[in-house]
Amino acid sequence: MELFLATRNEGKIREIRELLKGYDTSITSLRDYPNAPEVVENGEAYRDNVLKKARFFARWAGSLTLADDSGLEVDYLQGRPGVFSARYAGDGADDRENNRKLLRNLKGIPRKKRGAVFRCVMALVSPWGDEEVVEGECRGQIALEERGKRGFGYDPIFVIPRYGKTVAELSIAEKNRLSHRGKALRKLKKILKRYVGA
Ligand code: ITT
Repeated sequence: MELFLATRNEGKIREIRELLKGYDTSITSLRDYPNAPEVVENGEAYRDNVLKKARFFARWAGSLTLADDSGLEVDYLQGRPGVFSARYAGDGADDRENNRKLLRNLKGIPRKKRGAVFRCVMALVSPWGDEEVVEGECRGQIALEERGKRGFGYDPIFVIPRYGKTVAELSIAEKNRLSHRGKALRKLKKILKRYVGA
């Protein structure tokens, strides 16, 4: 069975494709359908947003559908930007603007108070209404400055302390091994196999 990724985020698509290498399924995403409808992510919780996207597109595409809602929760900011991470620097803000705003807001804050967690909530919904929601998290620290060219989003300012590197300095395979998205998707593998075979 075909798997539809209900996301336009190229970085997420790349990582999910890599994680699902070896699965006997063709994968398409919203990037293959530029005129697909928008689903407004106006929920206060990742779970609400992700289920809304997955349910809508499972019906729209008529395929098994995977949606991903993620965010960065910064200890010093009491968990913000969290579910609002994509629009931290305003509606339509790009990754660079979000990163710069976060670095500005943590200016002068020492390393040990710069803890943060990446969270990823994923929903898998079948066209006939089966639903599964899983979650993964990855703890780290907000860097003092941007470093690295890989990944996307907040990766250049998110440090994995035991590597002494930002996520943007890791290969996609290294990121997938420890990331919030990798952890969430591994929890779905058993269920996915039921639908697509591996
Ligand atoms: P879709 O809704 O189309 O899936 P989006 O980019 O709007 O894509 P989210 O609503 O989940 O995705 O927003 C998540 C925000 O957190 C956004 O700014 C991302 O760049 C960032 N983000 C998510 N996963 C990330 C990761 O693995 N590394 C760095 N930043 C990430």
